[in-house]
Amino acid sequence: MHETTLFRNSPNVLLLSLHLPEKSRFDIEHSLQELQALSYSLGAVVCDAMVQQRDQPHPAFFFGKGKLSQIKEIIHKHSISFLITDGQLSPKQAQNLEKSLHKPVLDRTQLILEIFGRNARTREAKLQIELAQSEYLLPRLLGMWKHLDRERGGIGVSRGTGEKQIEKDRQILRRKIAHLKEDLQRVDRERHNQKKRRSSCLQVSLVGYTNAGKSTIMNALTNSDLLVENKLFATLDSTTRLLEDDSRPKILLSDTVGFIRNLPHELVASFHSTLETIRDADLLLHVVGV
Ligand SMILES: Nc1nc2c(ncn2[C@@H]2O[C@H](COP(=O)(O)OP(=O)(O)OP(=O)(O)O)[C@@H](O)[C@H]2O)c(=O)[nH]1
Ligand SMILES: [Mg+2]
Repeated sequence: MHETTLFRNSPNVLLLSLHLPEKSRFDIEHSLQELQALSYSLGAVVCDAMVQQRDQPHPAFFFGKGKLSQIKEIIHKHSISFLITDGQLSPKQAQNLEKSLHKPVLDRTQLILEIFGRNARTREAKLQIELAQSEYLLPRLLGMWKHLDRERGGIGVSRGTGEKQIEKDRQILRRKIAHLKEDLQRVDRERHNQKKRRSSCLQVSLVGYTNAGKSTIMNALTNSDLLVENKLFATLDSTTRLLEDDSRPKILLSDTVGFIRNLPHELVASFHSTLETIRDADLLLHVVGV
């Protein structure tokens, strides 16, 4: 995905949010705080945040046209490198915003996919994030190639090159998605075998918001050395360890991937085998940071 290079050299970013009637002020502010924490996790510097109240997103630009000129002023004032919207943008809205503001625009889903992509270490996590990224990209290929047809059409070259290329790219991506799903099914089968072996044990899962301290507790209770970091989504895999040798039944403790609001549905679907650890647990221990 193209945004990887965007986060080099601590870029200045502007956060944007729409306040729709069904959301409370608290929801909007809390969600913006999360977006800020997600941005910091990637090394960005959040210079400002703007919220616009609307009855519904503008179909073409997400924000109203009046707001766009205010956004341009802030881009200039803070030398903003790119913008991040809290809501999910349609491919069309993202394209129009970028064209109007002359800056790259990412949405919350892309930010979370980027963090997951960077933090994936095991084969399973890498496969899962690659699947989520590919599923996200598939409906967005159209926008990426449309400009090619427009530009070439404008200078008299035959139209349709872009459309043919989109179809080719879509086929490649669909094949990749099918292969990733097959690979993940194999991982699933291994997990099911493990599950049978563990069925006589009491299974306890540490669950909770990302960065709440789950891995810290896991390390303390099982004398482990799992990665602990003051960043969102440091843990993407479930790790299971025996709690005490001599307890009966034996107790297995699992560290798991954390929660956040509005987790992209592509991620929830592709991380289903990791999330199974939580579903199969006999007891959930909810870790809450204070
Ligand atoms: N002050 C304080 N900090 C803590 C405590 N527990 C953990 N931390 C810190 O909080 C940060 C996150 O801790 P982790 O254990 O990595 O949290 P996590 O829930 O596993 O986070 P993810 O895997 O990223 O979802 C780290 O910087 C920890 O040092 C605590 O009880 N008090
Ligand atoms: Mg963790």
